[in-house]
Amino acid sequence: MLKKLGLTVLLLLGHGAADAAERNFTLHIDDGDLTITGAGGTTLSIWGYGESAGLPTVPAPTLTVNEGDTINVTVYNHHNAPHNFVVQNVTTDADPIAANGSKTYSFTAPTAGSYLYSDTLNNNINREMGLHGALIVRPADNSNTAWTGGPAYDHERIWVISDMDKPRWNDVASTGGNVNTSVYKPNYFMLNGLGGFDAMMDHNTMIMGMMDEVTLVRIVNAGQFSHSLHFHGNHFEVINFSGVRQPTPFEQWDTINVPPMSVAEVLYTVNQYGEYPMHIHTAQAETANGVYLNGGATMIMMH
Ligand SMILES: [Cu+2]
Repeated sequence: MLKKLGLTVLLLLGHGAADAAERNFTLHIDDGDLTITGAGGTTLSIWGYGESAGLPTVPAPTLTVNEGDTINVTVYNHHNAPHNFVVQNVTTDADPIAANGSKTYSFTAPTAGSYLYSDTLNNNINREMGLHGALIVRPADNSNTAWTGGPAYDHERIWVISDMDKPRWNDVASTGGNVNTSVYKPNYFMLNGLGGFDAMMDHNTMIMGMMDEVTLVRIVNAGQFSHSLHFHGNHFEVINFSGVRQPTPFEQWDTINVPPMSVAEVLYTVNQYGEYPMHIHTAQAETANGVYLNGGATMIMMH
């Protein structure tokens, strides 16, 4: 038994050492489209980071690393305006990448948790247009715990929240016009770039679990507004709010307000069967151009 334990420790150490690696990512900035399907849907002009040139996505690709990794993110800017790449509360280099230029941002993976990365230039317009995504940092041993020695989970979801003002921001910015940033009246609200009707069926967005299973939901608000998320069915435990780990026992809530450019991590445990909605509590923010529930909403399925 001791021998077996010793071997396990060695394997874990070896695994950990191997994981403290250099991780290289490439992002391409392009203009493109984001289509919200269903009633109230539309095609929005966006600017986004993509894994491949010419294929911007909203949200940007999730970058997943382990604590302590050396991370190199090379960003190619194929767009006709300057952009950057900043990880909120982690990196400080906000120097622009000129049009048709590229730049490698290097940093060490911070303590395990969820982080927002975005383009911080242009008075929030670049972020609103779609240049935002999540950096997920796992513990050094890559275990399914929120952090080393922290709470364990069975499933994981990343919810990147966004809002967009199509007529006043996207339509104007995408045609090279000057956006009046003193007016922002978003008419599209997304979870992982999806309107609610799609987010309710998207297996990477909806929560699914069996009795007693725990889902770690990493909520990243890339929008301009605070968004309150209301989970039906069960309460959840807040384990990280705005980057601050919550003490044990964790608070039990059913709604959490996540300010813009901040992050929350909650544990949702299945303890009763059924199908329940999760929606942003502000009525307008659960719509797509006014159509109810095609905005910031998804489903919780317990079987
Ligand atoms: Cu509700």
